[in-house]
Amino acid sequence: LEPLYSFMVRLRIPGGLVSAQQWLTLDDIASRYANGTLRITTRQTFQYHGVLKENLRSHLQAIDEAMLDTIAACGDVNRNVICTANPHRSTTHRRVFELAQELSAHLLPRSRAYHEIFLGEERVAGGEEEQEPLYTKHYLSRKFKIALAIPPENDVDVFAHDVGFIADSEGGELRGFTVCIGGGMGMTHGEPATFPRLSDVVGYCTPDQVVEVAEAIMLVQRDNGDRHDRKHARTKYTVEDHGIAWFRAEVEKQLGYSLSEPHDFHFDSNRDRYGWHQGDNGNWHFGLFVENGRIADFDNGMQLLTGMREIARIHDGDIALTTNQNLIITNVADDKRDDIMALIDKYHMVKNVSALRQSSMACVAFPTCGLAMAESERYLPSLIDKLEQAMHDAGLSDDAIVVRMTGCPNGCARPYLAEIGFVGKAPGRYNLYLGGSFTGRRLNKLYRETIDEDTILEELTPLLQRFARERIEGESFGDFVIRKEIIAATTAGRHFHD
Ligand code: SRM
Ligand code: SF4
Repeated sequence: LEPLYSFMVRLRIPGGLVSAQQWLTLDDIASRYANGTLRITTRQTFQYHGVLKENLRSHLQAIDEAMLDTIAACGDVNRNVICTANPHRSTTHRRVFELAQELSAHLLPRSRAYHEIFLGEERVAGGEEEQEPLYTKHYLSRKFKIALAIPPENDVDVFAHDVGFIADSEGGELRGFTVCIGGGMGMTHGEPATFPRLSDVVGYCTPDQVVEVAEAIMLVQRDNGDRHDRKHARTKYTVEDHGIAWFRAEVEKQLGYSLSEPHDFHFDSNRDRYGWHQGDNGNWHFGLFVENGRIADFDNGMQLLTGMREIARIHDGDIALTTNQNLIITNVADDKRDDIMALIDKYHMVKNVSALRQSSMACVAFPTCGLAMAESERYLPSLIDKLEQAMHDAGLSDDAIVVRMTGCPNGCARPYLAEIGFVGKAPGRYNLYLGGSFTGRRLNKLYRETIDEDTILEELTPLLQRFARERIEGESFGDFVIRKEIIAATTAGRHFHD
């Protein structure tokens, strides 16, 4: 007799787009083989939880039938490629989305093991290295992540990844991308040699060069990443150890040409847009807030799972996932808007949600994450209730402040980029970080350590009141705490612990 093993299954959905038909299949899989919920992740895909070992193969086969897979969603490989959400918004969005898909396909491991083990494909013998021209025998030293952002939106937190591409477009023409290298979030409590880091802006490339530039960066990291210490194995540490000029030169050696100089860019937010907005083709898109990415039917009457199922049944467009764990019902024609809205209302999918809550996200943590030290997804909503009250009392009910929580320092909800970040240390105890920017351009810094909920509220309430009284026009909370010298600004990761 063996224990009742259960798995988390993560899909690869580069650019985060599924058709309404795929949505229905994924929903069906959730109730047949998992815990009856769908979980949108911070990398624009879905996770299933509670997949029993005996159901694993059937689960993956059902995913395959929906023309999707889970290949390289985990492991020391290039992970799900993310981009600014919703390709239907403009021609630039469409082109950037296509590049995310191209990147993902190009950097996929060639191994057929997935198909052989889970989908019943016949085994064909062959040398690993021949099969894996990019990963060769030993793959990468660690996971590798790519993001593409379309200014002014930095929904993907483009500086938080091993590689970032910032689109440069005008009038629907995509001219190129500013290239960034060496971002990452994960660290370990009490080990200052580990730290979150924002990537460096290194150059510029044309759209046609994106795939080869990403490949070159990955190969430089493959050959130089630390293979002795997994806590020091991400690209960000290779960049720190050798310097960004060295890294860029190595990439250019791989490419056989130089990157041109970076172009200017401007971001105004790393949040999502909610409600109806119109795309370039005249159709409409509805941004739906999904608290911490969990699609389920909740006790409070909000029926996200049933509501999305009913919407997918009548919707002839796609559904886009965002890297803030939300979704967008895309490409709705004028005459279909009322039908969609009627279902949103019927299933109470949009409760009166504050701007604070809409700017929050939490990682999964307990009960499924084996690395969690404290609650996150299950706790943040109730902490937000209390912070909402503090915001209301301070006269800040309509203000958005980016709040993120993780159950451990690995940083899965990119908490070190939040204006207010909570990182779990022990059950009921969090480190409180302040001072991230509203646009994802500055890290935050440790403000208080190992504090419980009462102390969190005691610390934040007076700061919010000061913010309400003393901020200057248009100033965000993250900028305010820096200007008032409540906390020092952190841009370089190596100064994160100073
Ligand atoms: Fe993560 C490990 C969940 C995005 C940094 N992450 C994990 C595991 C698989 C725990 C494990 O290794 O046993 C978590 C599964 C929890 C569960 O029960 O489902 C987990 N990570 C998540 C997700 C689901 C968080 C969410 O609530 O949405 C995100 C899934 C992404 C995806 O779809 O691919 C997720 N993880 C991230 C991000 C954010 C991002 O990619 O933009 C980060 C920080 C960025 C980065 O990589 O630097 C992140 N996850 C980590 C790390 C620390 C990596 C490091 O360099 O130190 C770990 C631990 C590890 O790899 O050893 C980790
Ligand atoms: Fe788990 Fe930590 Fe990631 Fe949260 S941040 S999902 S607790 S690994």
